[in-house]
Amino acid sequence: MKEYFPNIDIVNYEGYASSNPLSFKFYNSSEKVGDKTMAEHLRFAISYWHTLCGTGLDPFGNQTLMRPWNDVSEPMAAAEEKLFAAFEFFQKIGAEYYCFHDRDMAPEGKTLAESHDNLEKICKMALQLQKDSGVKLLWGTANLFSHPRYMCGAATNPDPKVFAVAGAQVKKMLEVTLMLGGENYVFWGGREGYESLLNTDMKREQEHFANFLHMALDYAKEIGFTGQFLIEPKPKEPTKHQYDYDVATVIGFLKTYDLIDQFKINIEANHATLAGHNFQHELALASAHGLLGSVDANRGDLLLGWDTDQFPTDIYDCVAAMGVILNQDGLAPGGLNFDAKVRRTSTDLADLFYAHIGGMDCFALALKVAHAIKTDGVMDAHIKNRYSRYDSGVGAKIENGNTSLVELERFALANDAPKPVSAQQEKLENIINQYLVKVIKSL
Ligand code: XLS
Ligand code: CA
Ligand code: CA
Repeated sequence: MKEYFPNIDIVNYEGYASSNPLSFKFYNSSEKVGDKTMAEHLRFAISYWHTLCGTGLDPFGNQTLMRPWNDVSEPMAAAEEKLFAAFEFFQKIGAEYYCFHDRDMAPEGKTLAESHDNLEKICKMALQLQKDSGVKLLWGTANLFSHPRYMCGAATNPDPKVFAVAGAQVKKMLEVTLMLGGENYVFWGGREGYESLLNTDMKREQEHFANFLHMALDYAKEIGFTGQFLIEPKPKEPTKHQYDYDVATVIGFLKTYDLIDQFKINIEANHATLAGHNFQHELALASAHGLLGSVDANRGDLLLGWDTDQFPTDIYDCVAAMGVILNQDGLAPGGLNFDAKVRRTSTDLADLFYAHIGGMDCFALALKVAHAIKTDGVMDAHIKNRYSRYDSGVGAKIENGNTSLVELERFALANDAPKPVSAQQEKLENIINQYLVKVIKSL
């Protein structure tokens, strides 16, 4: 087997003072933070599509990232080489998980049957490589957006023939995810939406999409796939409006179509900002509803405003994210998937390592800071205290649904007018910086 990264050894933890750019400064997989190791808390996964398939292509320019595993012209031979490169990368970077779409791993054939065969062949090889390396599959998904047949959607396509092909792709991908021991299965509907309402029956499209998800659940049950089903919101791009706009919209959709008990949500940082929210908002809302299942860890660029899928390096964002994750006692069976790509100007193979090291280090440091804040309980105490007036008296009656507008009017008339109580935002913001320094000084 050819070595694709011959100049790069397994990346080790060397601490923040190391001058070796190919070492972890903060991520020490076996180090305990509370009662779990960093690896158990963070459950890092590598995205096959960006790291192995990314070419640097953009709407204005051609390929800039020339990968040696793509130097093979026969598509199935190229898929095999890419697979070997993938597992070499996963092991050298020390990620326990990976995620992929069917078409990342194996090429589409001339017919659906040939596509199925291609996928099965490569996935059998992947299973062997998983066994040899110990690397596991976090989630599988079907690419229902690249092929021209999906230009008007997959499960929301006005043509049922397209719906059927999409169903066949998901059926096969569920079988393959089961074979590979995948812990989750993701639906991201990049083309499930519309470009114009002049030609769109929104209600019918949403009903079709819900039926599609129900069929997937039924089939998973039939074949014995017990992994977690996830839906990934994104407001737009490639489609102008996508039905799974954001967490709030997805909750409404899942409730309307009786899917709420079988699905959780996979939240991507860059999709949150595209929807006009921040990462923490989407995580906190999903978590509050018991629906935070997994995370696509990346970041956008607020000056560009599109889905740039950059590696996460913003410590404040990651501290906020880890705070929500720790509060719900982790993400398992979900994880932190780096749905992130190097810039098209980062053309070295080593850049793939620098990028992942940066993301893993950022989350490791954020884990420590968020854990220290949680252990001290200052933030939690502030929030608890802020709402404590609902613990008794009229507050408790409101909370339990035991009062009425008539009683509240009586209460309001009999009592003094409410006095302003400071929300102390700045004081809390300072605490984050204080803990950041505290943790850094303890390293
Ligand atoms: C694209 C999405 C996609 C999903 C998986 O923007 O993030 O990569 O995560 O289909
Ligand atoms: Ca994603
Ligand atoms: Ca994205």
